[in-house]
Amino acid sequence: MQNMSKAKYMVVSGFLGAGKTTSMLAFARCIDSRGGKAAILANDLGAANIVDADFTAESGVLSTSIAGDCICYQHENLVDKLRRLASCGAGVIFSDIPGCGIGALDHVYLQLAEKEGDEFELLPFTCIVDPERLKMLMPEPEELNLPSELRFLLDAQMREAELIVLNKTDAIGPEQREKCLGLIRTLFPDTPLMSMSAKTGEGVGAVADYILSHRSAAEHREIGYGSEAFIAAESRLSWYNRRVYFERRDSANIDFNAVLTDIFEGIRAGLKAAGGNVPHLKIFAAGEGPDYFKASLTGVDYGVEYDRLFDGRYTALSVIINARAAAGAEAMGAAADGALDAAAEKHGLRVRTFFLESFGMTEEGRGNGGKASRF
Ligand SMILES: Nc1nc2c(ncn2[C@@H]2O[C@H](COP(=O)(O)OP(=O)(O)OP(=O)(O)O)[C@@H](O)[C@H]2O)c(=O)[nH]1
Ligand SMILES: [Mg+2]
Repeated sequence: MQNMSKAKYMVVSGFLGAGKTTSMLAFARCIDSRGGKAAILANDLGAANIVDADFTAESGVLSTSIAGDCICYQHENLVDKLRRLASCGAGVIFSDIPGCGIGALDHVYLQLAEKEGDEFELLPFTCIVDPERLKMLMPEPEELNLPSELRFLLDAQMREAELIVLNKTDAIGPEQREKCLGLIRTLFPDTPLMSMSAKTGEGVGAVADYILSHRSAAEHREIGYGSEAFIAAESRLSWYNRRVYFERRDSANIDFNAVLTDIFEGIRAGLKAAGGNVPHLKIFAAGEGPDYFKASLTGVDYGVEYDRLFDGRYTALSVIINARAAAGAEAMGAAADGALDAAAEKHGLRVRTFFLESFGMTEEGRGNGGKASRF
């Protein structure tokens, strides 16, 4: 009886924009639809105004968030949040890891096993893989307009995983799916491999069945955490989180879908001109009642993917912009400034910034805990 009430916990890893948040939502909805209760703990390095946290909160799935740093480095906080979700009835809790997306097997699973004993049942440590990013590791790598150092991350993410899930199968044909599965099998022949589309739900039930019926071995795996290659990859990434308030100068209600689309396009153009890229740029804005906007760009060479567009027209809105860029923090900031100025001018808007943080992943000063000291 004791065993039945123990909360299950699973960490989802994967490359920026691979579909971790969408997958956690798909798993949680699948479990909820079967009469269980799942929860999501959305994690990010940024201090606040995190698109994934707000988007997850809109989903109707039980959720909470941990901001400010990776769950790898705030164990007590993580355990506290897990206990709270469990006390709200969550039988299965999912969380993702932000940033480079590696290291949580040691820093989360092994620590939970060591410090909390068997309080939580640890489900397989699962890596979500985007077929498009897999091109980085193909024998004849395609030019993906991403720094080559980032290949290390994708490889390490799959190396660390106890289950690899090829996601976004709706976006590829059967031939491409086989090519992707074949490559993963060749690289990681001992790791269980499945495929699904978190977006359409195809294959999600089978993955949910697998993870719920297996347990993590919670054993260290050598993935080169902290190595030179790791630091080289990390140093190519920057984070940008901003919350702006737009207000139409003449108080007219306008179509903010067009405004936010222009911001995506402006940032795309600015980064392209600067020779940078953005593995994941996300925008979220809540309208009235259940109305909201959420969209993603997973690189300057792809189209904007809309998870949801506004139904209503508005005269003023608060908008969250999150970018995980393969560009310097200054270039990313300049691209966003340019895009916001142009959109404000075109749509007759006043713009106020209420929150802004921008940092290179390896920049000195990022981890100073808010103190004004040099370190
Ligand atoms: N076509 C398709 N798109 C998907 C699928 N899963 C996720 N996406 C889209 O891919 C984009 C990124 O998805 P997220 O779930 O936000 O990715 P993530 O890994 O959580 O991103 P970060 O947290 O920023 O690293 C969004 O536009 C999703 O709608 C899928 O199965 N098929
Ligand atoms: Mg996410």
